[in-house]
Amino acid sequence: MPTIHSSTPDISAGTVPADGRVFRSVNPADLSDTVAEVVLTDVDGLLGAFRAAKLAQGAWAATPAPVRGQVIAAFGRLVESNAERLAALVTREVGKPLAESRGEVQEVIDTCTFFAGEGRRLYGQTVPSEMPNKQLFTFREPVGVVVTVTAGNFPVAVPSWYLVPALLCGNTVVWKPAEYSAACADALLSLARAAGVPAGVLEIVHADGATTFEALSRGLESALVDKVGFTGSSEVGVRIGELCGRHLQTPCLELGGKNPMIVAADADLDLAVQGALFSGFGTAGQRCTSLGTAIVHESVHDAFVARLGRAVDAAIIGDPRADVLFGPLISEVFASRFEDYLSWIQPHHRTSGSTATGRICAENPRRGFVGDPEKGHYYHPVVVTGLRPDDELFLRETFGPIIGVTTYRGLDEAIELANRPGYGLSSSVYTHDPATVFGVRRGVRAGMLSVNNSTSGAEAHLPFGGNGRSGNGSRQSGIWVLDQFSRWQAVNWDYSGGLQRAQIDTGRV
Ligand code: UN1
Repeated sequence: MPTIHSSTPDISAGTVPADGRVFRSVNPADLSDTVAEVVLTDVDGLLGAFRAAKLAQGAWAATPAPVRGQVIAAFGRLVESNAERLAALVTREVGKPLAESRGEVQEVIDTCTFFAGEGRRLYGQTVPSEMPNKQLFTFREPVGVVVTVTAGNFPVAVPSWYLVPALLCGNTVVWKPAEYSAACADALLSLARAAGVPAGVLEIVHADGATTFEALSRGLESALVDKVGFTGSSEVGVRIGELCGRHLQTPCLELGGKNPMIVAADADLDLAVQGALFSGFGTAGQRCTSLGTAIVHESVHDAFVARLGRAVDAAIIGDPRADVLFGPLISEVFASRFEDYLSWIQPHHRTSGSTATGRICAENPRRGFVGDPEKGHYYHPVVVTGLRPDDELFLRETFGPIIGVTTYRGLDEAIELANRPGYGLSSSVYTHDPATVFGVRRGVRAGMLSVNNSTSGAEAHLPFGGNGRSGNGSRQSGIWVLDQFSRWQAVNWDYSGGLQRAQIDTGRV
């Protein structure tokens, strides 16, 4: 079992200190298996990493973009040749089924493939001038030092959305991964180093939330930090937004979601049930894109709920190394939060799929469970029907295997219900009617809409991001993310030999 230190040499001592600064990253499917011991650093350690990144930034920015792209390509190839090992580590450290972990690693490779080519395309523009013998240009310039703080539910794919484009654009990056996915982060850093990403250009720091917040505050104050990227809860996102705003910075925020699925009267119900099962229970419901509430037309509600109940009962869950719908919750913290969500279930609700709503334990084993339920943070899948628009379960994000169901009559009502929680990340609609599709597309606040597909599982080259409580409108993935990690510089070049005054000397005034 490795002991993991932050990557900047001056951050941590070579031995594990005896105080409380060591975090144990544990396999959530087998709590006796310690995956790594993580030495947490302090505020000075983080500031040291920011300084190292600042020092390294000039040389990295001076490296030609196609060469930076080649480094990204080499990184992608190394991730590919280590894919199976990395996927196994993702499963071991955060408990997602192996098939999903393989998909997550594939998302890293896809991100590298996309941005490696972008190194040869980091286009600026030539723009006509209003005056003769003068030419206008635009150039992309790196932002500087990017600090990114990521969650553990996607321990390699989501970080790659920050690291890869930020590095490609000529920034240096300090990455603060979730403590409970530290071994995955460390594995990714080793591959980046082997691909030729130098020390200082990418550093990892392991720290708790309070330390990170304090260091970000001081780093922004002293102009060591030029951009913050954050994936996590809306509450923390608001605090980061406030902090960055004081320094006139716009962070890249990817926050929570209460992602609706509208099931219209004409929907293919079997397809909708499959979609609900994957988006509600894939990754044990711990994606920011996981299904929150199914908003079902009243004429098909009973049929939908009956089919969903049967599908949930037939699902196999348990040991994530097996072929299961979902494994354990990521960590003790996620498990205890899930207990809170379960307490939001009200007497007027009905639960279906599984009548038991609590933790799976040996005395109450569930049909279709693989492995030993006592060994990890395992929970039953829960479907709650009869949600009302003012229920906590309807309004608030639940990070875990729980789906809510409610009904609607007219499309306007469905859209109002979809938007009511105030999030706006992902959404889906099941219908064959173009008017319904476009009505929902126009009305829904979400940054992403799937038609006849799951709320989760976005592809790596479309803009990913949300509005409202899901983010500040920033987008990740694809070419759109380049605007997060570079700034436009406008150049006007006058070779006329005289002073040509814009607006004034153009013969119009
Ligand atoms: C997240 O949960 O933070 O679209 C990201 C999806 C994945 C990414 C989820 N590609 O579900």
